[in-house]
Amino acid sequence: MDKQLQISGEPLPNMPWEERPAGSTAVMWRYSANPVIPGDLLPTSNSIFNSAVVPFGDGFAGVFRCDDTNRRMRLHAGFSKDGLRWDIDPRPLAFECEDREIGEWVYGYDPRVCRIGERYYVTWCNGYHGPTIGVAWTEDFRTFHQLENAFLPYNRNGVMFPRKINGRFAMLSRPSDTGHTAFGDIFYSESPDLEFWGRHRHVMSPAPFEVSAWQCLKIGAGPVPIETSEGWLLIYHGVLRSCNGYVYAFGSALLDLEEPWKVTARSGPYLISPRELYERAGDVPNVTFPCAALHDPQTGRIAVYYGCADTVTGLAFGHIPEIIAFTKENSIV
Ligand code: BMA
Repeated sequence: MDKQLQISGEPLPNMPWEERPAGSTAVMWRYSANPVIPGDLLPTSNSIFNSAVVPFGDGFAGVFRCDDTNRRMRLHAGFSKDGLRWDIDPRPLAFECEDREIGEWVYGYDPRVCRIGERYYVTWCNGYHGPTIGVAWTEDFRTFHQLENAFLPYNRNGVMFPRKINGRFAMLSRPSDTGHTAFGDIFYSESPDLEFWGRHRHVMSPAPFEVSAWQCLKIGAGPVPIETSEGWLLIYHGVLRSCNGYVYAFGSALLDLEEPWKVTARSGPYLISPRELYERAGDVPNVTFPCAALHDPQTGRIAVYYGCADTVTGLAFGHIPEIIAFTKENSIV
């Protein structure tokens, strides 16, 4: 590993890991036992995908998108010793909220979880007169305290940064519309108190299709950004519109540490795009949608959890220094 590169975060020697397969030159490679979480893990789950995991205690915890057999979009909490075999609570997660109007559950999907201090902040796509960004915190993954929605509808892909920036909480999001939004740029916002969000800044737009077609229709932040001496490493999804529908792939970008709306590098080629059968076939074909990453600063290892075809959850591995080098060498900025 490049000795110059500094990567923030707690040591995580027990994170899930597999070496790059012999003969492969891929920057990221898939877990050989994918899908790591099957869609029918719960008796009532139709699909489990686009989910968020974090280190917790001597293992891992997470908030999972479980669509049930009524095809309702629900969030469930879960725990794991190894990050591979998950014990997901069959009961949907219930938020405690002081304001009944905000706390009334309509639907929720695509959670992210971000640790700041002793609290784990959950952001998700929350139904409130259309999709917007719900915010809650927990310390134990058993009791969840819901706060105000961060933005007006319509918005998706709210992802917090793991520390305050310029003294304020910070979040990426993607303003959108009521449906299967056919556009979308990533924006940055700050909050002094997790209630009032402002100082909105534009981060990046879809790429021109002739430059990088996998991200030419819309883009959205994926896992919580990872702080490095080269900037914030952001894994994000991008969408291509084909004659048969949308194709979701993911790539990487580097954002300025103190002004994260400034993009210093952005990958033209994708890291992962639907290739395996479980990514190409499912309730929504051709989707790889990352929502979480575990990393170990000492080895530079990263494991990305991503939804596959809106049906199951996959895991992909890589080395952060290699992903950063790939992002810079293939940058379209
Ligand atoms: C997006 C979100 C994701 C989903 C993707 C593909 O708009 O709804 O939850 O994975 O579409 O269907």
